[in-house]
Amino acid sequence: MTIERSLVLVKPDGFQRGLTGEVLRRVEAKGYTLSVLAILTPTREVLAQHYAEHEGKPFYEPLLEFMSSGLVTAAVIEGHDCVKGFRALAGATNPTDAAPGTIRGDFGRDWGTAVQQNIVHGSDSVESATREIGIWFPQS
Ligand code: IDP
Ligand code: MG
Repeated sequence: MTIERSLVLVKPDGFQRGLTGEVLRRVEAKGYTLSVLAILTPTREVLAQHYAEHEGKPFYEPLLEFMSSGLVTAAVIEGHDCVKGFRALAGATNPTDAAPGTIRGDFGRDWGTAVQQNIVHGSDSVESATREIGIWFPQS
């Protein structure tokens, strides 16, 4: 059994809509544990590192703008296979495509903006999780 860690973010749209508790409830109901939790407005430096793989894409600048527009809840979660497991809880990137029952499927919609406002982020691999946790929680 491999206990993984994943970085979960409740993005500014989710925070503003009061969905932080709902997201954390689903994480805990699934059986994952919370090991680090913070509420902050991310800096551009943190976001540029976090989203480095998307630099140059059309949605990159709007994404950084959106992500720095308000408060975000950042959490490190732990559990067996939690990287893949949280991605399953989150649902497809485009909230229109996300299945009902998933966070993005239940609470997200396409607002017609340049960036998908899709409530949450979850690391896409164990390597990404390690990298992202180091960016958001350098002290941990
Ligand atoms: P993920 O969050 O499901 O891992 P990524 O492809 O890594 O999806 O994209 C990071 C974030 O960038 C997405 O969650 C979404 O907010 C935004 N995004 C991704 N693709 C698009 C797009 O085609 N148009 C607008 N925004 C996008
Ligand atoms: Mg991603």
